[in-house]
Amino acid sequence: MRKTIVAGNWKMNGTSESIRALLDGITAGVPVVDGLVTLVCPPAVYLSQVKEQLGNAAVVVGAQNVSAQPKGAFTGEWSLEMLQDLGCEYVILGHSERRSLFKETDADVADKVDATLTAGLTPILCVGETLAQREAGETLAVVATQIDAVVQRIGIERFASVVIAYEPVWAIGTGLTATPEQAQEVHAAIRAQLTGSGMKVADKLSILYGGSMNAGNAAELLAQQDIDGGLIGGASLKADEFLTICAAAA
Ligand code: 3PY
Repeated sequence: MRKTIVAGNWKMNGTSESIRALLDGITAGVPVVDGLVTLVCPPAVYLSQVKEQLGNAAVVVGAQNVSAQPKGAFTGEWSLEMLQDLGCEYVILGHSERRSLFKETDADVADKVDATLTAGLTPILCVGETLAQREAGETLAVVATQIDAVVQRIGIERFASVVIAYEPVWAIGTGLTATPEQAQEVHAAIRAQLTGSGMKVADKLSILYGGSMNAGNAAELLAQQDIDGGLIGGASLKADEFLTICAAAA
């Protein structure tokens, strides 16, 4: 059975006070269901606060990024050892905002996935096409290239411990969402690609959909055969809406 994951990507939002209130709201209603992982990924400076507040609640914590370097003179960065120290279990990597605004390449993302697996945390590898690429009919090729860069680096066997998030760039922060059929087509293609690359357990891999998933569209997206959860942006900043998505996934 595949793990279903509902992950809140809080991006660069919140204060200690608003985060406390948001987390109170989430923990008050989070469904506790076998096979469902509820994950929150706050800004790194609030990871300790969130971890401490969560206590034994059925919510796990992840980071939105990490350095591939173990330690040293890398001003402004944080390491996997630090994330381990804080009790983080997941790391979002290669989000399109990291790729476009911070110029992270496929090779950078592959380095980070490699380091994250070595540290025993679970990478959530984000892939997705721009609007121009979709309109040019390049969606599946773009996503396949982004995935292949990581497979080539870490090997297909280690890829079994990766979670993928398909996030069409044109659906991020725009309010546009892929239709369930568009998303399903890409998710199924990813699974087929990995099987073709020699992965024996591609049917066990969790592939999340991201890109303006919200309380109104989650149920339909999550009902698709190859959609195993969501990476949620804006809708994860409202406890009620995030819980509605969790309930749809449960
Ligand atoms: C969005 O839904 O906008 C996201 O970027 C989720 O990561």
